[in-house]
Amino acid sequence: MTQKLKILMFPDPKLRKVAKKVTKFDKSLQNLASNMLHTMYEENGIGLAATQVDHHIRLIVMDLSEKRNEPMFFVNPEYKILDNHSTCSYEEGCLSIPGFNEEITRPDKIDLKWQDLDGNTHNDKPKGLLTICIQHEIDHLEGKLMVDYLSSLKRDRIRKKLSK
Ligand code: GNR
Ligand code: NI
Repeated sequence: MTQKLKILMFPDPKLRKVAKKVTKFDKSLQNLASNMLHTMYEENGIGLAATQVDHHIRLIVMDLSEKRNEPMFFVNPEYKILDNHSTCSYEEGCLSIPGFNEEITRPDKIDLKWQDLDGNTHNDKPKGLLTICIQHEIDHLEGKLMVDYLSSLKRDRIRKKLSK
C-alpha cells in the first residue's frame, strides 16, 4: 500500500540534518522510494530527497518527463564538478519552500555516480535539468537548501513569510 508522506517545511531544523549512506538494499528501502515517488507526483514536484520526508538516508527520487511516467531513483549519489567556470542559472522551486521561485546558479558540467535500488553502481555525465535537479536534491541530503544561495536578507524574508 502506497502512502503519501508529510513534507517538512523550511525553516524546520530537521531539514538541516545530514543524511546517512544507504547500506541495506532491502524491501524497506523500496517501500520508502515508492512512497516518496507517490508523494512527489501528488505534490507535482520533479524531485524529492528523503530528508524532506524526515528520513535521513541518501535516497532521491525524480521524474523529469512530461508524462510523469519515467521515475528515477538515486541511492548514495555523488558528483564531481568537471569545470568550475561553466555554470547555468535556472529558476528553482522547492516543495519545502512553497511559493518561492528563485534563480540559482550552479555548475553545469558534473560527473555523477550513484547506486540503484538493488545496489548496482552507475556513472553518467548528466545533461539539462537533471544536472540542476540532482544538485538541488544532493544539497537536501547535506542539509542544504536553495535559500542558502540567496542573501541573508532574502532568506530571512522567506523564513518570516513561511513561519506565519
Ligand atoms: O519540484 C521541484 N522543481 C524544481 C525546479 C527547479 C529546480 C529544482 C527543483 S526540485 C523541486 C522539488 C524539490 O523540492 N525537490 O527537493
Ligand atoms: Ni527541494
